Amino acid sequence: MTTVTEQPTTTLKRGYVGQSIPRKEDRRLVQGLGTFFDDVRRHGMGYVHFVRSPYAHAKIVSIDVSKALELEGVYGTITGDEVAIHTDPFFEMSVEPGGNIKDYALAVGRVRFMGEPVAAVCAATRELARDAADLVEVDYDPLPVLVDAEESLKDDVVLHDDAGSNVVWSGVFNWGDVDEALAEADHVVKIDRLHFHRFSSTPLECAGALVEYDKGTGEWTLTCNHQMPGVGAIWMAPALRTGIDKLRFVTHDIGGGFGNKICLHPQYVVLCLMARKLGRPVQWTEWRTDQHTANAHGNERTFLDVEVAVKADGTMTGFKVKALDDCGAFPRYEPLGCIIWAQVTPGLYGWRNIQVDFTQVCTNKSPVSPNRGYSRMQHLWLTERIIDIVATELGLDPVDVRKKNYVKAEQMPYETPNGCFYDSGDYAAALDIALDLIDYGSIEQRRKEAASRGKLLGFGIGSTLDSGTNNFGQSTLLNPDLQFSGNNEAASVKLDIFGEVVVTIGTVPQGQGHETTAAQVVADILGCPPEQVNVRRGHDTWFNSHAGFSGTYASQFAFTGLGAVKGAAELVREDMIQLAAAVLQAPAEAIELADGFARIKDGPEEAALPFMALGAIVNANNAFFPPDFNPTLNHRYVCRPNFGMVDTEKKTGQLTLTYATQIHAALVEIDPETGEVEIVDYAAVDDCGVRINPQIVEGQVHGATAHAIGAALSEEFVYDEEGTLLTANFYDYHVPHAMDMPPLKTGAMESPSPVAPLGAKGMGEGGGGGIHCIGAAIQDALQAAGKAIVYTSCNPPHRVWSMLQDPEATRANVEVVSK
Ligand code: MCN
Repeated sequence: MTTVTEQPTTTLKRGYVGQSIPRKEDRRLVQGLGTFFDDVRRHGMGYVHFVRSPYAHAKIVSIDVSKALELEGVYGTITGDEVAIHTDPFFEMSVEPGGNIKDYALAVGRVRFMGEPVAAVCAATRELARDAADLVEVDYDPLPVLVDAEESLKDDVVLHDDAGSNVVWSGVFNWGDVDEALAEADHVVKIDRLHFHRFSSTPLECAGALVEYDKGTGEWTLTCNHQMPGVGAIWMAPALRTGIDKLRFVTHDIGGGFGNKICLHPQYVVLCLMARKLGRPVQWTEWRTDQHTANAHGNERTFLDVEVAVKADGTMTGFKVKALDDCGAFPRYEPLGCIIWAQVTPGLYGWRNIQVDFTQVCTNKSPVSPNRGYSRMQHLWLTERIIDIVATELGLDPVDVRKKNYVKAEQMPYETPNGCFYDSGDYAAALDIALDLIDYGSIEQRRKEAASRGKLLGFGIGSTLDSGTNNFGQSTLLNPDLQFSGNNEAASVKLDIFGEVVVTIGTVPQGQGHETTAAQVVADILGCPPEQVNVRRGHDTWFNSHAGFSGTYASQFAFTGLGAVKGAAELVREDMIQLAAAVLQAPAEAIELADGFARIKDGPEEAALPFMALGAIVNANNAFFPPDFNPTLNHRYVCRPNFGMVDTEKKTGQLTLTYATQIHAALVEIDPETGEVEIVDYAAVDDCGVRINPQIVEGQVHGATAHAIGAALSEEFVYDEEGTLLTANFYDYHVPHAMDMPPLKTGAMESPSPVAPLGAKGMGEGGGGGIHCIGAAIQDALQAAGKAIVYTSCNPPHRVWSMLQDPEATRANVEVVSK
């Protein structure tokens, strides 16, 4: 086995890469033959149900589990008191005050959000466990509730006494000289408040795990759907006071993750304790309502006191903003979101002077976690909102003003004010494709036609910069004491005794098609069809190739995942060539690998060895090799991207490596009587460099668009003033169905990345662009009813209706100071 580190190399000669070959995983999935964690059963296993708080904030006076234990078939319980004895609080990333927060696997002494687990019950069936949980008596003493981030800032009520403040983290990021830019501007546009709402992805498969404890070795096996086991183990092992290798994570198929399956460590720790306490395997499958109330929401963010510097010709030179982020009751993966947005600091635009004063606070709501487009989506929405508000206020054309301010193709690679490099792209050309798809020239005529039917028509544009890969060094911008920098990913490739190519990957796919695209890359390198490449399903931390933060997140498979696969396949290829050269007695340069054979180029037909012969020689017939000749046909490769160190003084650095673009454009029609919004035309254009599998890329664009439509028009976690979640299930939280989807027009460009091993940029998190373009289209349609500024990212019919009734009451306050 060989371990090598990665520096960017050249792109691959395309063969299978670039083709939309059918996904290898689909046959089993569409036939219902996939294996999910919930399909796995063990003898004598028990089922766990969590007792959850009905209060958003309360002291736990007492917990009485006796009645639950009396029920026949109940195996046992765990409460917060036991958790406090047997575990330590989870590691916190923040400096003080947030760093002092004590976060345990179950509530200890106090609950801080509705749905927070306070105890767990294990029983012979899932239903029995739920019934028994109802018999657990918890006496609560309610406390004042904080559901508003600005109220939390006042610290009148403090959620975590150890922290002494509700502020998790705060800091000012200053790049360029924004005050000078504002002083020199011809117009300063001021916006008092914009709000990016709270929503989340809702994977088809809820979270869960089957946990077994081996008393003899002290090891736990978690058959689960965690999407980032590397980081899960790093959180769990110290809390459980054990070593990381004592936690074995096994995944099979996973029904979607989208970030929600990164922060499962609290529930998993309880399962580990329960399995050890009861001496039996235990299983937990999250109920849908629990997923809504207490799994993980996306970050809610309010943008205050925005000021934008604009030149007379419409060039924007800078902006400043106060960003107030609400991370819910516990930081968990936070405060990483306080810096992840900086991967896309200027958005698609060329402004060089930016100041972001960022504060994150706790509230009595569900904790957040990474959610598709994590933290960048909110920031990109802000940049797009600024562009449209400035255009509206100064009477500029939203297309022209974008093209004027976009970073230009000839500026690539473009260094952002905070030291990131946009690797390639042509945003104006992508916008033109979107405009063509939507027949931009006909909009005024369509507007009239809609008006003749009593409808208001509006047009909007949005964009996403999908920053692929993740430099964990960015965490040092939040806490310089953290010992993180860079990132890596591993894969292994071997040629087995019967000539089968076997690949294991470090990532944990949840629907992204890693088996297919990995097979395409390996097939091209080894010269065989993708059907001959067996990419093992799922992930087992004991047996798969595995790096520190292995997992599927940050749209990085295209770079680091496939980079590792490519590296390992190239090492195997080298072995195969050396071996064939020795056997066929030809120079290595004369050997080619093609069609499943190693053969002498232009040589006779018999001068060819099938892969099976090579595999058999190395694995079963190798005694004749000279001592210094040892082709193993079995290699591991670690892809380590070249991030460089982050400068914690200047707050600059390469926080990520590739930048895929999506430009979305939408036409909506609004019924002024009801506020109903219908998307009547929609285009999404993607540029993610070399597309390994165009159909998979297209699928990601469709998925991201569906996410965006849901977020823009209906999906919102709404809390009342007592902290009760009002949208706790699919009755109240509407996720778009196939029938809600507009006919989607897609377009693509390919600007290969000069830094990625295959020229391919990660692109799995493209939803943000759609959220903005729908909001902008609504605003455009509402112009006729008064100059409404869409100040929030979610615009369900009742809100649109309010904007129509009273445009002044619902608009953001905007002031233009012109010199
Ligand atoms: N791909 C390609 N050519 C490119 C870029 C990507 O063919 N130029 C392919 C890749 O090989 C991979 C897929 O597209 O098969 C997505 O690749 P990438 O953008 O690298 O993202 P990851 O595979 O690392 O997946 C993570 C990303 C994230 S962060 C979220 S959130 C998300 C997303 O993927 N969650 C998803 N898409 C999802 N899709 C499904 N079905 N389920 C989820 O949970």
